[in-house]
Amino acid sequence: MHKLSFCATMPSHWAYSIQTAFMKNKILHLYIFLLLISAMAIVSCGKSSGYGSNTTTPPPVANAVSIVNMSFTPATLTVSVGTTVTWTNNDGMTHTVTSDASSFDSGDITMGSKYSRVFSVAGTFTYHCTIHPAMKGTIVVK
Ligand SMILES: [Cu+2]
Repeated sequence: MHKLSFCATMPSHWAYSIQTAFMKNKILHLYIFLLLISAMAIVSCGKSSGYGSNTTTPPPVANAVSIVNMSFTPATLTVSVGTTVTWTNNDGMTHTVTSDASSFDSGDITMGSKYSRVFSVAGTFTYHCTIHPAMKGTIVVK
């Protein structure tokens, strides 16, 4: 009696496990499919951001003056009309960017700070540091 009922339940048990295996397989296939799609998405994103960074790679900064070792580097910077020139104080002390003709004055630029100015008129603009008058620089606007 017991043996018979055991034999009778076997096929349905197998069927159940086969069905479960199929379902698991389907889920596995779906999972792999989704993984592939996300992998493709990641690859295409990586490509597009790669292209993006290629097109947006900034040219060497031609409108920046570094203040370091008590000097303006480059001492003479040539820019086109409308350029914003940025001075960065990379020195260990406070400096100023002050026009010799008093047309602009940064005030104190502390260590690590920046000062920016738009040069919208062509000309040659000489400047100095009021704290260290030996520090001189020139902006040529063309
Ligand atoms: Cu100075």
